Amino acid sequence: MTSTHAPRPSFRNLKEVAQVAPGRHILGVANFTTGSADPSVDEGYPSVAIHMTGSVEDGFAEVWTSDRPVRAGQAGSMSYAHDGEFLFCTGRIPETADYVEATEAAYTEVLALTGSLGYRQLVRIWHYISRLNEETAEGLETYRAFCLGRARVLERYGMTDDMPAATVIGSHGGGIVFYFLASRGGTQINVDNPRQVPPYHYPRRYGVKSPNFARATYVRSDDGATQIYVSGTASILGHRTMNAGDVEGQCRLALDNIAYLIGEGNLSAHGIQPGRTLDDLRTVKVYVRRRSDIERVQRICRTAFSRSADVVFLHADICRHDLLVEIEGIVP
Ligand code: 3EB
Repeated sequence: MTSTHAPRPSFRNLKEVAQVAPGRHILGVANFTTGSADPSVDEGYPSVAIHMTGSVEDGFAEVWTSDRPVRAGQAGSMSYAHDGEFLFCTGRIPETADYVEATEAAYTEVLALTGSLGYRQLVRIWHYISRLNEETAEGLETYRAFCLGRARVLERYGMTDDMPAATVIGSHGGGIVFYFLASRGGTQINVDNPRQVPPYHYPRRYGVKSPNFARATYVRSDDGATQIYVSGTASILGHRTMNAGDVEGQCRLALDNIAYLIGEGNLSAHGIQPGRTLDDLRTVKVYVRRRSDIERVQRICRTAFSRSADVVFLHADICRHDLLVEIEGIVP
């Protein structure tokens, strides 16, 4: 296999995190497991634990590696590592009554850190939020409080419609755990999906402040390697939830949305060649709101993705009450 400088993700057994291939270095680790833990650089690389599974056996580690040596560090409560071209960073906001303020503070720290380290281009962001659909003390849904805090910071930085691919999904505890990739500023194109209204143009009924993320982000690293990061994608057309109450219909529509997003027509409209298909996706995460729906979703996904793709299924809340499934992945 040819080695490229692009950061490479893989899903591993929780106990096999440190067993990286020769010549590769760990850039960061997100452990999907039975509890949350603050980020640390204890083993020489940043790692964090996210409460996403009901048993240790179901747990896994998302391990990001680089073919270049990395430098790790701690900034306040955030842990990070960088390889000269890409930065991995993770942080946690403990459970709080005020996620607006806390999210604002965290995003401010994120942008201060990416600025000071010189990795100013955000590439891909994941957020895992406990009590996602519950109301906070101020009577605002946690997700909407998060969106408000995020938007306030991005408005200050003039970045509201300039954000990369993202995921916001429910966790089983621990406040907000986030991790992200950023780059020094190589080629990057944020990709829209014309089937779906850009999140920052969602009508107000979905929240005081719109979400800020792109449907996908295309990156080309210094050596010419390309990747497409696909955001958490749901059964939404225009700005509306489709197939309410029908998990199989939602799953198929989410897959259709991704297929269109990374297909030839849409990518070439963004100046990207060639088109990709669902078969090209790797390291796929499928989030399912009701545990009892997981098997049905698995059956559909098994035929949709390549047998070479790692696909994990997680029981999780989703940003809208009526969304039953959400799917993300990466085209390496
Ligand atoms: C959606 O399309 C589903 O707020 O950053 C997916 C991915 C969703 C990211 C975010 C929200 C976010 O609106 C929800």
